[in-house]
Amino acid sequence: MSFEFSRRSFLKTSGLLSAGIVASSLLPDKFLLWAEEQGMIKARYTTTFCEICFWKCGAIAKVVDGRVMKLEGNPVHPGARGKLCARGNGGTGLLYDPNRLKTPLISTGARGEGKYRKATWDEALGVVADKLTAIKQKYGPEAVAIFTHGTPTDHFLPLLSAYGSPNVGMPSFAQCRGPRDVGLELTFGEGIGSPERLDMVNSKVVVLFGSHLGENMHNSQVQDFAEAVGRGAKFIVIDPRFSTAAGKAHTWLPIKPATDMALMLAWINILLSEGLYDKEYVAAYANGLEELTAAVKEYTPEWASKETDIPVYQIVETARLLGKNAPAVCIHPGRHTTWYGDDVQRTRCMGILMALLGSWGREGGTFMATKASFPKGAAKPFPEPLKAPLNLGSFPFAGAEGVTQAIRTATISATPYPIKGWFVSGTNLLKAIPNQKETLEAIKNLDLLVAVDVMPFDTVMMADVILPECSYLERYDALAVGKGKSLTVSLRQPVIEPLYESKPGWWIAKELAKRLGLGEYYPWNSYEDKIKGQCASWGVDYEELKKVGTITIPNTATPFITPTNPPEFKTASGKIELYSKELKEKGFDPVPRYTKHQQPAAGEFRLIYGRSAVHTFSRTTNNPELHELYPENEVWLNTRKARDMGFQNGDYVTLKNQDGAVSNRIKVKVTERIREDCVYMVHGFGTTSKELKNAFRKGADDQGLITRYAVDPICGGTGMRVNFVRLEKEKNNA
Ligand SMILES: Nc1nc2c(c(=O)[nH]1)N[C@H]1C(S)=C(S)[C@@H](COP(=O)(O)OP(=O)(O)OC[C@H]3O[C@@H](n4cnc5c(=O)[nH]c(N)nc54)[C@H](O)[C@@H]3O)O[C@H]1N2
Ligand SMILES: Nc1nc2c(c(=O)[nH]1)N[C@H]1C(S)=C(S)[C@@H](COP(=O)(O)OP(=O)(O)OC[C@H]3O[C@@H](n4cnc5c(=O)[nH]c(N)nc54)[C@H](O)[C@@H]3O)O[C@H]1N2
Ligand code: SF4
Ligand SMILES: [Mo]
Repeated sequence: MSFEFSRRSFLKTSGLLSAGIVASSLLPDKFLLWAEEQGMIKARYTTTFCEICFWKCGAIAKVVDGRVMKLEGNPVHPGARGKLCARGNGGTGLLYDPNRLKTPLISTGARGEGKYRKATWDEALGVVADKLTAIKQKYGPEAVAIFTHGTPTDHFLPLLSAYGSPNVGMPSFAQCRGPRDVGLELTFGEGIGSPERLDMVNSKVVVLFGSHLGENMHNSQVQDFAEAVGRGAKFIVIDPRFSTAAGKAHTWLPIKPATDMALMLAWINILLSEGLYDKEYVAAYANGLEELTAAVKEYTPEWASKETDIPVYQIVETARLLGKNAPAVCIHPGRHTTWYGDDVQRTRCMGILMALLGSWGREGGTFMATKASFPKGAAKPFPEPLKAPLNLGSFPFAGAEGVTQAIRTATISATPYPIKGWFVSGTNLLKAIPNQKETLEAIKNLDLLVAVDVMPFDTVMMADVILPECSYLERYDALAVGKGKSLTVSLRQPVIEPLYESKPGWWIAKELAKRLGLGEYYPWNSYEDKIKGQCASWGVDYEELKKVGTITIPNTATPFITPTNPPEFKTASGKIELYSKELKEKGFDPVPRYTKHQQPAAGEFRLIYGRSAVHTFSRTTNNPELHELYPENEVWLNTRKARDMGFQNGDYVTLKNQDGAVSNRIKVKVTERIREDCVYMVHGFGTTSKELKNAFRKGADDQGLITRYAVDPICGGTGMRVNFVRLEKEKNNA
């Protein structure tokens, strides 16, 4: 028998393990391979893609005797490159989680009481359809809103559109990427995409504001990060916390939280005043250099140093490092960017830096998306809603993903018209949107709350009817079209049949549509038929796709600006907007201007949060495999502060915020790796759902302490790092 690792691949694996990436050569698999070679077992391999987060990594499932034994990264998938992150490997933990939703459930108690009875699909779907019909008759279709995240969106958003409501809210906008996407769109006419089109592997310098890569575990991005570090690229990491990425950095700038724009504006000023910008690029492609130069004059390194706590010499040195290495400088524009309420303007600063360095569309900076696309098929048009949408609030630059909390506000106030039904699929609103009290108040006003989910998380346990979706390993979903360097298409197909009575999202949507008289919007028998038809019209060989999982369409990459491949900026002026007329017209600063934010009072700490490499938000906290790796979160507290306050590493405390909200108990992690003015915790813990046997009341919920949020008036993003907490000894310290 052979258990030998190749030494090279082992070294590569063990290095990445600490960052959360697990490669394919782990022992149990070797054992399985050996047993397979001996003819002792017969394994079946099926391709699919992951849904533990939204990077959609291509995966290969190994099934022995009807049981999924292992998930591997698909070597031909650009997001996976043969590897899955620890969370992706833990997908089997979701599949076999004993606490999964197993049958449809109908509430028998008051909303939120957690009392349910089992129901058949026919009954549960019938109840939902009847209530949706009643709401439509009484209030109109616009009175139902959908909240959704991930692939369920592809099935349920069309259902809502067919029903006649425009009110959609995805936390991926107003609680996540919204400000970044809008900031870049206003500057370059397009966003950076997901996966972000960063050419980090060719960068000489990479700048990370927050962006805690290595904890933020988006697979290929972390692989690029590791490769860039290995190649000697210089990382400038700006973070009040010594993150995993800071540990690999050339320069770590432990910035005072909420002051990043001061550093960026000073950098812009230095690049301009020292002539360290790409004059040719700016002259050819950008508008508004004069206005920008005048506006940033006041932002001197000395001023920025006072704001940020970063020494003047470091501000100047880092600016010069950027200028001298341009254009091979990657300014990561971030992903979770809803921080302080001026987040579009912070992203505008990053965009302006990219423009001055000439790094947008250039090697080592960002690359351009493929211009190729698949033809759009003909589909039955949706009815025009009769009432104006409520999901954009009063935010002029909010987009198609909607503003979750605008729907919540309208649900509470019932103005300009009432919202009476929430359809929730693949999102845990109580954990995702700040101020849980408001969410609960809105839920109280509803006639119907339906949840389509795999697990009984907090928001699901508020629903009147719970529809159990099978996990991503048991279903077809929409083809994933990737528009990175090249055009790609990936298939999700069932690896095993659905367990229990769970059903795929496409089936649930189609059955509901049928009962609502909207069956013609789902004009196929099975989802596989739909996908096959799409492949045929796209010229993609479906049988081949089934086998390999991902197909990259050849000759579709045009990543960098060249004389024959000029950039196209879809802004109002057709150029990069250093000065934004669009913003000016709507009454906002056309060039970013610094705003000061409140800092903590004595005895208080700013609450900041982020990711664990082995968890995704709340959704993995009960996953037996991942729970074992990191069962509860900790609150990071600076060593000196801990000493002054008498806290030891591992003590349990509770956190109380400025509005009196108190957290569940949480362990203190005493560390030099954080500034003295803030505390940090991993998001997603402290669930209140008793059905989750591993996760129930483990760790503390950051969202419970985020009672206050700073809304970005440009796009509606909810800045969530504006709360302050005090630490109190837990009474029953274990
Ligand atoms: N493992 C794992 N990876 C994930 C996810 C997951 O759930 N789990 N989720 C994915 C998703 S959807 C997203 S949006 C991303 C989110 O991940 P990121 O986009 O990286 O989120 P950030 O908020 O930038 O990063 C948090 C870091 O910001 C620092 N920080 C806090 N306040 C400030 C400040 O004022 N200034 C600066 N400069 N830094 C500050 C914190 O100390 C922390 O290190 O992660 C993605 N990757
Ligand atoms: N305080 C605070 N708030 C945040 C963040 C933070 O760091 N701190 N992060 C923000 C960010 S960046 C984001 S992107 C959002 C994320 O917000 P959400 O996407 O709402 O995050 P989750 O907590 O993972 O909730 C996911 C829900 O989807 C369910 N689910 C998982 N897989 C499936 C599936 O295949 N089908 C169906 N139907 N359901 C499924 C899970 O069981 C769970 O109930 O939260 C935002 N809100
Ligand atoms: S990054 Fe990890 S969790 Fe996210 S899709 Fe890829 S393997 Fe899955
Ligand atoms: Mo996100």
